This record gives sequence, structure tokens and C-alpha cells, in this order.
Amino acid sequence: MKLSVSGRAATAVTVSAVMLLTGGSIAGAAPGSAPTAAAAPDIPVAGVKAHLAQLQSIATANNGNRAHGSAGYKASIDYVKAKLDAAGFTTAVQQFTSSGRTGYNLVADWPGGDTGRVVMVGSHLDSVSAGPGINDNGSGSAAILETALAVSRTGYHPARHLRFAWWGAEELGMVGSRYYVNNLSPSDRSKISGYLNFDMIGSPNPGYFVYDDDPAIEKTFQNYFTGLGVATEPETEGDGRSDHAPFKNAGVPVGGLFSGADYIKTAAQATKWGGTSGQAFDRCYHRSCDTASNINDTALNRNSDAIAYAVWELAS
Ligand code: DTR
Ligand code: ZN
Ligand code: ZN
Repeated sequence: MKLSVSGRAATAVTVSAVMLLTGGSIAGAAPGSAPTAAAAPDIPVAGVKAHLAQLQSIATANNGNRAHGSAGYKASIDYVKAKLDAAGFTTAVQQFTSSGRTGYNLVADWPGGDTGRVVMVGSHLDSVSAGPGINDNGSGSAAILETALAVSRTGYHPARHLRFAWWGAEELGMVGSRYYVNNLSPSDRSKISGYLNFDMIGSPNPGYFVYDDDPAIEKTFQNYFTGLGVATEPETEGDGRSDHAPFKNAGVPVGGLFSGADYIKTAAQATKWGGTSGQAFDRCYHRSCDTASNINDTALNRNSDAIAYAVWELAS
């Protein structure tokens, strides 16, 4: 595992160890608890879309994709890292090899908070080779980037330590996130009190799915959408199908949001959420048309604000 570390706050920094969790769900956020954290800021969807425009430009300038091992993926890492370094995060690039090509994870720690209780937020940054991967998964990557920048902008210093991550080679089978988890000692994994995953949160024909893994994390997201008057459904399609899986397998409480991929929206779902029944949530899933126009702004906005709500709530 080769690390390079930089960032204004960085002096001699190592990717801090996390230890195997001994407890159940994330402490301090019992199911049904009323919001107690300082109010999360609104995440400007224009800021999220500006990151998507950059990722689109990167893909366009690099053979139309940002896939593992490509120049487009490395340029995506460099873009996100530069934003975080400028905002005061301590960043580390973790290298790994998969299918004979070099992959990169970007891990960004927000200085402060109890490093014995880490709240992690992650999204995969790679696309498939067929296209730019703006919904899958520029949407999650851009939303957590803008949330991290909001932490810096507002000078938020929660009780728990905040760590953000952008994973490589998810499309090859969660390779980057598995590499990260496997390279932490058991005593290190336990310090992660929860891992929040965001993979496809701006689908053009959106659904509002909440991962039904850890009950406290699930309830936190449900509380947010209840406050919006938006119904949600449990995310059952994705068990094991994104970067939360290695964390869950290691005993870390996980949760997340999903707006749908190639499954078909039912008539009942269209009545509940709008959009088009009988059509996939994202008709451009893993296709070249997954471009910057393949995004529903309302879903992206709502999910970005839900991420901030959960970060403020669970890290307090
Ligand atoms: N595996 C993701 C897309 C995906 C499909 N179903 C789910 C459910 C939950 C999260 C993600 C997904 C990918 O292709 O990147
Ligand atoms: Zn994908
Ligand atoms: Zn994905």
C-alpha cells in the first residue's frame, strides 16, 4: 500500500488506523431519536452540478470515460484531491493494482473529533469504460465532495472524527474499498462507528431508496425524507453490490441512499415519486449516455441535503 499525503493541515500524517467495531449500531443515534445535531447547512445543488460538469469535461478529454486505470480516472482523483487540500482536509492517496492497472483511493480526514469514533462517508469515483459515469457515480462523488466542502466552509467540528473517501475500481467488484478495509488492522476497523455509501443518487427517473442495513443510520435518513414529505423504500437490490459491502462484511454499521439503476419503475412508484412507470430508473446505466444530462436535479438536490443531514446528525 503506497501512500502520498498532502494537505494544509498535514504535517506527518498516516492514514489513521480504525479498529474492529465491538458495539451494535452507531452510538448516539438511537432509532427514532429526534434531531439533536446542529442544523446541517443546505448543500447547493449548483455546487454539486459544477463538480459533475468538471467530471464530464475530464471524461470528454480522456476517451470519454473515467474508468479504472485510465487517465480520466486519475484526473478525477486529482480534481477532488485539489478541492479538499485547499479546504483544509488531510488527504492520502492509496494505490493498489487490479487487472494489471494501477488504481487509487482518495481518503480525506477532517482534522479534529474523536479518532476513536470515526464516521466515514464514501462513493466510488470510477466509471465503466463505456461512458463518463456521471450518475454512476459522479453523482455520489460530487455530493460527498460538496458536503465535505460545506464542513470546511461552516467550520463544523463535530464530536466524532469525519473521514471521506472516493473509491477506485468499484466497477471491477468493489476492489478499492475492499483493499482499504483489508489493509486496516482489526483494532483499527472498530473505530469506524458507521460507513455511509452513496452510489447513484441522481437517476433521471428517480426512486428514493434507503439502505436497510443499520437501523439507526436507516432511521436517520428516513427522518430526513419524512421531514421533506417524500416517501422512501428500503434498498434491497443492492446488497453486496457497492462499496458498503466490504465494511458490512467487516462488522461496520453501514447505510446509504440510492436513486435506482436498470430496474423498472412500477406504476405505484410513479404515483409516489412521479416520473415514468415502465421505464428504468436510469436508462443510461453503464452506457455512454450516462452524461451530465443524465441527472435529475431534484433527486440530486434532495439526496445531497440528506447526506449533509446524516453527517451532522451521526457525527455530533
Ligand atoms: N453496483 C452499482 C450500481 C448499483 C446497482 N444496484 C445498487 C444498489 C445499491 C447501490 C448501488 C447499486 C454500480 O454499478 O456501480
Ligand atoms: Zn456501475
Ligand atoms: Zn456505481
